[in-house]
Amino acid sequence: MSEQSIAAIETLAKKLLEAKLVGVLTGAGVSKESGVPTFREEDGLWNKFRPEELANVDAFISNPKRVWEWYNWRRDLMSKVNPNPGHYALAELESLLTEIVIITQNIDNLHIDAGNTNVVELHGNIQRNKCHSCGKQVKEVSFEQDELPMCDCGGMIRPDIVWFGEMLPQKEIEYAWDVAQKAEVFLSIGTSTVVYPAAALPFEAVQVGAYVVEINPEQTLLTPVADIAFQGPSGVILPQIVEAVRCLKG
Ligand code: BJW
Ligand code: ZN
Repeated sequence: MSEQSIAAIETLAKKLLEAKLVGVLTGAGVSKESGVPTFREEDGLWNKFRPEELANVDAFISNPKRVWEWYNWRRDLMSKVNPNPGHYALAELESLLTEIVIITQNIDNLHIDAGNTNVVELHGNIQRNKCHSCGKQVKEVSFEQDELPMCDCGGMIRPDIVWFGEMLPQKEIEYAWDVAQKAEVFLSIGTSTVVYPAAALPFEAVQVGAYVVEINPEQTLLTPVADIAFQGPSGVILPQIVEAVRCLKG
């Protein structure tokens, strides 16, 4: 690691320990080292599948079987993966800092599996299902003889995730916005920051004067306005940050 990076990590560790509230926005890149594909990279999911055919309500209404097949494949993949050193580092930060809130766009449950207790899921969770008509949560879904799962009300059961054109859960986005406005330090990790309204959170943190840090191997629109941008994988950078916080705390 360069001397510049070591100095940047030490500065950040100090700011993290001084902060009363730390906000963290995570995206698909955080789970890449666990084996979950990202969306927009060259080897990302949407180079193989067209989002407009799968991740929106119209697609589900017109071809629910196709959408379910895609989500069953991803649910199966996500049921087999484990948190990586980046997730565990964020979980350890929770025990070292005054308050940390993980705001995630990911639907894979890996922050909770790693041990973070204050996790805001903006785009839902692939482990849950709900009725598309009445909204009732449904635990197990079965596909009897190729028939699609249906609710008692006659509505179609779907994964409890947020598709394009749908509103984010109100309580979660309000809380996330509040954190972006109040946190003294805000980290944006493994997200391309292009999908709104989640993408607006780190920019709001910049606006209100938080110390904003990005961790991503690639540049994003946030990079030029962040106070520090660590260009590397979160599974490598985050453990180094936690190590520095641990040393400083003593
Ligand atoms: C690493 C790494 C490593 C690699 N370590 N990093 C304002 C302007 C324009 C459009 C809109 C707007 N407001 C709303 C919209 C419309 C739309 C939107 O934002 N579109 C944009 C694409 C322009 N937003 C919506 O529709 C949202 N709803 C909404 O706003 O409702 C109100 C409304 C309705 C109608 C009209 C207007 C307003 C809903 C958004 C729901 C997003 N859903 C998805 C799919 C979920 C289901 C599923 O998974 O199947 O959520 S889209 C997809 O993108 C998924 C992700 O959570 C989300 C964000 O992606 P993310 O996490 O950033 O992944 P990538 O792949 O883009 O980036 C990965 C990054 O990791 C890269 O940068 C890598 O470099 C990095 N990386 N390895 C760290 N090891
Ligand atoms: Zn129903």
